[in-house]
Amino acid sequence: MTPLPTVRTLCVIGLGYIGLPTAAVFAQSGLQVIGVDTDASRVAQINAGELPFVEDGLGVVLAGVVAQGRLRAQSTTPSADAYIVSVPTPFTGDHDADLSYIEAAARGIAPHLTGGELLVLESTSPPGATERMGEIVFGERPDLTPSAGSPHSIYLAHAPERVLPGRIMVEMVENDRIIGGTTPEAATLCRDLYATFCHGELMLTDARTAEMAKLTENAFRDVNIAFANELSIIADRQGIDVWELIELANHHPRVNILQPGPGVGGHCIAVDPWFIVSAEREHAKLIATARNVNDSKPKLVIEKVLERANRLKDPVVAALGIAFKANIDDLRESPSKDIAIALSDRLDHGTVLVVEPNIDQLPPDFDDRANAELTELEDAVSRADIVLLLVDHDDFKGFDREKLQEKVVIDTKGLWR
Ligand code: SAJ
Repeated sequence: MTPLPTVRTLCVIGLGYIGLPTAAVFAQSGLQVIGVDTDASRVAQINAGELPFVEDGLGVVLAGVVAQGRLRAQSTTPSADAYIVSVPTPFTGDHDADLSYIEAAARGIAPHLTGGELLVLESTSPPGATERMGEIVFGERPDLTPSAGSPHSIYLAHAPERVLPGRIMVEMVENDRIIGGTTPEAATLCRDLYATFCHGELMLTDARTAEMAKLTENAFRDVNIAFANELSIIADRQGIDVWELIELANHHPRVNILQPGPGVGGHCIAVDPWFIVSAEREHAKLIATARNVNDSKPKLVIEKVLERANRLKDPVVAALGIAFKANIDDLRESPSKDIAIALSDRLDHGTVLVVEPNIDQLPPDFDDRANAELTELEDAVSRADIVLLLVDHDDFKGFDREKLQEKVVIDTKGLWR
């Protein structure tokens, strides 16, 4: 039996919110890392040691590993001992997973393989995606084999990330990690790779279970947030303060209700449960309902604001926060951003003053919306008739409530209660 190979050079494909921190942390732990991204400006930025997005603690590590020559970025796939695929897995119109980025990455890797390499899929994926990556590789390279122990073996594993945006650099090192191999040898090899930096427990399983475990975690959170969001709708109609209600109920030793809000955003919790629904449409009833409850929340917020705004001649609405959650600049799948856009569209004679302390200019979605402007918190509140709190950013917490006295306040996060 050939011994399992050692990994010295690592290629990380996809330098986004997960791929870039992963590449930087591996480089910091001593591996020679080459990052690959199709976005040429991102490649240039990374090679200059500059951070393309806000993430606490990443800037220093990135600048360090680039300066030491341990991490460099490029737009083509190189030869390496191991590959980590960290590319987007969006969903299609029917909420099916779109695996085209994963398939393209596998096609890019295939010609460089010589036997003995480890291929890790990190992207959140439906059950069977790691096997699909293998089908592509072995389809292109019939000279290689998925069986372990030969000089022509290729090792395939799934190692989903579980880090929380905003705490990535801490959680990447400390969190336990699930590692699923298409063979036990692939799982072992993948565990040894992640053990170079990960202090959490590395738990081995097969690839399909690892894929499903990641989806399960996010679906669990989505279902529980949907419960809180449904409660907020019921409480509102019943004249009950939902925040007080949840606080009281959570005193029960076995009750732990999450927090309602304007909807569920980001590229994980609002997406991943659909992969379970798409795999098992007939049986994933609760998971699908939770998705729909959470997706219906922005519309209810919009109606509530319009109901008040339509009583005024030229209403001015201050929309506080358009990131998908507190203290980050990530606007992907953000219900708050969607609410601000919908309000600017639907207020014929109104103005939307957007306050988002983590960005310098409004994203392109606002380009055709002349009645929307980005401004500072104090300015927005002083000019607004309606103050709509959408994100519980720390910057909004200590705001002087005296200044809200003459305003209609709609607080979707319960920050000012
Ligand atoms: N939200 C609520 N109420 C809550 C908690 C969250 O409305 O009580 C909303 C947030 O405002 C946000 C959305 O849910 O719009 C998602 O935020 P989040 O903080 O729950 O999660 P993400 O998307 O930032 O990260 C999640 C995490 N998964 C779990 O907690 C199970 C993270 O550990 C994963 O690594 C990440 O998804 C991922 O990449 O899959």
